[in-house]
Amino acid sequence: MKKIVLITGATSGIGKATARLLAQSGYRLILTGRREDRLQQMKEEMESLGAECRTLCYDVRSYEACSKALESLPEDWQAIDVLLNNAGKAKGFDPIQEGQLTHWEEMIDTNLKGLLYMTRLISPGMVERHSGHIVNIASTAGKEVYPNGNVYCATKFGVDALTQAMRIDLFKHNIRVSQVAPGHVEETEFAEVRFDGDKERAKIYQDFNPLTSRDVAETILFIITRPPHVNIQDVLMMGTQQASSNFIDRSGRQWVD
Ligand code: NDP
Ligand code: 8X3
Repeated sequence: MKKIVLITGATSGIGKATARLLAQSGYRLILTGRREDRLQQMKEEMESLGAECRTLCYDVRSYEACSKALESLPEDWQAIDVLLNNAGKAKGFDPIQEGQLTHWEEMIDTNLKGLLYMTRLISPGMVERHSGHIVNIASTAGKEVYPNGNVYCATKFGVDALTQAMRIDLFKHNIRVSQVAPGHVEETEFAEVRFDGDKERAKIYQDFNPLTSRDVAETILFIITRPPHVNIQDVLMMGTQQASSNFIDRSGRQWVD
């Protein structure tokens, strides 16, 4: 029986790249996000790759919306094997004394509460079946703070804590919990979202080689294809030209396609 993977935030970036890779790797996919048109395009693409796919269009910030979306799944799609908690974002890049409350709320509600709602709804079924795997997308921003990163970093430190907490609560139920903590990742809308659609400001990857969304997707595939006795708990990964949140060699791209 093919495994069912639910990916939050599959309409772009890391979630989209992971959906593509998993579709080619024999999984049944539930793809979620708020942009219905993108979800429909993704469904068609997944099916053209030979994967069964369902889509759920909702906002992870609403527990009720998460719950209704999952309830709408047909019986044979209810037993989710892998939950990829990926939906998330940074909003703004201001020092703490100038931060916008709407930005803070959007990050906290999406990156922490959305992840918690999805986990709370899906983990009981995993416990009942004594089987499952939860993979959280954290960040280098959850390992080390950087100037003006304040609330985004706090949410990702929170994800890091939740991964550890989920692991110790769930291991006795045979549920695996993993996390990938990437540095800068291109082929995503991350920077555009952070800077409210300002394409010029969002050009933050031009002078070094960051990771690509495919690099992160490959790591996720590696994690979920380990044999059942192996739990990869935490993968911290960055482009070779990035040594930490605060040390990036911006002297130019070392590798040009
Ligand atoms: P993108 O902006 O490309 O993708 C974000 C995804 O999250 C989209 O599919 C978006 O879909 C979804 N999303 C955002 N808000 C909501 C919401 N309220 N409800 C449902 N879905 C939502 O960025 P990335 O692919 O880069 O981001 C994915 C994860 O990776 C995030 O958790 C981010 O923090 C993390 N990350 C990113 C890094 C980077 O440099 N890019 C580095 C380290 C971690 P839609 O808009 O359709 O709802
Ligand atoms: C995204 C990486 O450094 O922009 O999580 O916070 S960073």
